[in-house]
Amino acid sequence: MTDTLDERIAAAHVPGGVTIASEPYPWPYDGDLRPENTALIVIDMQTDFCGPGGYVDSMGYDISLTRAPIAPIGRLFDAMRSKGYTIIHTREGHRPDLSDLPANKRWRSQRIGAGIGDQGPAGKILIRGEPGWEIIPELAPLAGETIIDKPGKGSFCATDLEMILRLKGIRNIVLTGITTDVCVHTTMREANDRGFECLILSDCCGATKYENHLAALEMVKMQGGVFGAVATSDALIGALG
Ligand code: C5J
Repeated sequence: MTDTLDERIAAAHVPGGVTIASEPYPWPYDGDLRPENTALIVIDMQTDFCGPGGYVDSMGYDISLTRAPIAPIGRLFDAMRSKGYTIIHTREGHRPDLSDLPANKRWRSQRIGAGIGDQGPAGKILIRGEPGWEIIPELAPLAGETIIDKPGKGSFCATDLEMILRLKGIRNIVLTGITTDVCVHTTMREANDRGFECLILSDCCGATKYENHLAALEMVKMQGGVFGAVATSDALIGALG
């Protein structure tokens, strides 16, 4: 009979369970890491965020920073797909009639010359169905993998992501994609608040400013892992065997 929360957590630790070398604690906290309960979420690896002529490029940022995670995510796909882990992709974008685009979001993007919904070199910026909105070919989803279309930064806001995760029995989430400080972080915070056990992979994310990437990773580690834990893809792949 266990009474306290500490005792229940200790009792829940899977004997011989798998954990990843991560900071600030070995993830997942209870060692219960299996393909049946763990999903990889790949956030917004779209031309608009890491391709020439896309939204990030149009704003004048260096897309080599947001392209850096492409190769590590590719290696992660090889490791996790072959073992049957759930892979979920997200795309940030708006309806062509802009009915889901808040006026402030449009205004802020227009004032820096990359208006959401306006014509750019990769089609209308951040609009569903346009070339720039597509996931880059290097990381294209396989048939059967879930794609979540989201109008905002967080992947849980105005989407069916939570329902899909719960119905699949997922409780561990591995977060990758772009950008570390915006959509990946917002999604990690949303997931953490919903009780999911989260891991962010430092080499599988990127931001438009390298300092922000580092700061976002640091924030996760505060307060004993306030949003979860941080590891490298090598650490995860190694632990998967
Ligand atoms: C942004 C994202 N930065 N995917 N979106 O607007 O991080």
